[in-house]
Amino acid sequence: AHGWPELHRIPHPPHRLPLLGDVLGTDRHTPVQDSLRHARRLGPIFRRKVFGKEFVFLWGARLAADIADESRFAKHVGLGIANLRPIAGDGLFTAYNHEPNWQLAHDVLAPGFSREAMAGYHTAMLAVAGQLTDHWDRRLAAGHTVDVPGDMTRLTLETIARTGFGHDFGSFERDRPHPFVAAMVGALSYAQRLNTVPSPLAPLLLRGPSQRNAADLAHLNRTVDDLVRARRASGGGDGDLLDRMLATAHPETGERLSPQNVRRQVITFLVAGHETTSGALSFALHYLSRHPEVAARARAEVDRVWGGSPAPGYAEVARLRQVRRVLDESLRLWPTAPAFAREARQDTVLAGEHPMRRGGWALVLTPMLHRDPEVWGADAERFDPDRFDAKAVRARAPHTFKPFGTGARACIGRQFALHEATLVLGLLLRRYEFGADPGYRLRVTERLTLMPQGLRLRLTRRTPNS
Ligand code: MNH
Repeated sequence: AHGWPELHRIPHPPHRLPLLGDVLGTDRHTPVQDSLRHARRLGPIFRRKVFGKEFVFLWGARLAADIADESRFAKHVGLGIANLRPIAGDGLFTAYNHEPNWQLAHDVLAPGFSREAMAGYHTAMLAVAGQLTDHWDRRLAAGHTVDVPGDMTRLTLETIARTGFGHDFGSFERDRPHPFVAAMVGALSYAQRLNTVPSPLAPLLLRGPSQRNAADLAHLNRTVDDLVRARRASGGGDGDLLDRMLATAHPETGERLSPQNVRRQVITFLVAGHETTSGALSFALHYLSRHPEVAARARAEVDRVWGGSPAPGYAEVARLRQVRRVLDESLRLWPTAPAFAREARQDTVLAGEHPMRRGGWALVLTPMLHRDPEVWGADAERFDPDRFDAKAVRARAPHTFKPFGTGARACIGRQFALHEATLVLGLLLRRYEFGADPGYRLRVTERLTLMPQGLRLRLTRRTPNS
């Protein structure tokens, strides 16, 4: 890492190999979990060298709070995210800070995430949740368990496709993931692999995968182009995200998104809009199944707040405080977008200790920030939603809970994700009891985002009429 004049003061793993770097005992499938292990040994700031590239990681609360200072630091679009540029180009997530299309798209699309807009998506979210419970009722009636990550991915993909783009992927009518999902998983896994292969060898090692990747990208583009063509032919939707992308001019400059940029934004939102929420819901269901007392409390709240009303209204969702705490606590332990990168806008000293030159950057390792014992206590590894009751939140230092990133480039879909996930958990708690498979041990898969691998639950139907 250039940009750290006193790099030698930052610890690294003890057995550093020439050429290869810090690869002993690492697994290219689990870079985040490997980094958590190193973090526990090396402390609040450390570095890892992988094939000649050095990465600085930090997670200590004081360092993370300082690097959140927007006047001295900004989002860094570096290696990890640059590998996504072939997929999402100058779309909102992967745009460089200086690219004019970031501000343009941000200003045009932000109203699509206002309260009013969210209230407008609520009915479609309910309809998709209904497809999930229909599917789960059928599984239950047949005596089967349910595939949690698979079904949460079906749910969240349908939700963003329908609310954002008026599109139906038919995920619940398919046994296997939609080809769009397969192409997306392929493209994300490939992008993650690019991080862990020495670049001179990449053409050799990745020839086969890179051909598959080209096919995956072509599939993503084709899906999106079909969707946009259909919308243009139909003459407009009901003011959803796609309408905003195609038809809304910037309120001040009057500028519009170019057709190529629209393609990038649609892919960005279809991917960013479902993958991470799917993981968050899956982890939450895992913890609910392992903590029946927490589930019972959340369920009692749903019964009390929603009563028997078959279709809770928009405003009824935010009233589920316990459910929301379960979600927050799941995102604390497993923030499904597990790191974000920050760079110095100018020469500066991080937290009064580490000089950085302009352009120097670091990865904030969110799952470790969320387990810093100085903030979360000696029992930081324990699942306890009470950490998010209002009093505890007020007492905590700022910038210690960052599942949605920070600053101007923080997640634009935060309210969308929280509304969708709280609604769905509420509906599922009201309808089912979740039985854990006693043999299941949490295993987390990584493909840039995190997911509880192979999680299955056995359901029992609660009140037959809700
Ligand atoms: Mn989301 C940025 C996490 C749901 C669309 N998102 C980010 C960032 C994090 C993040 C972290 C910042 C990344 C960085 O600094 O490099 N997002 C999440 C999580 C969930 C999530 C944990 C669900 C839980 N995100 C969503 C949803 C949408 C969405 C839902 C869309 C409907 N996110 C985005 C976009 C960006 C983003 C777009 C980029 C915003 C920007 O840079 O302007």
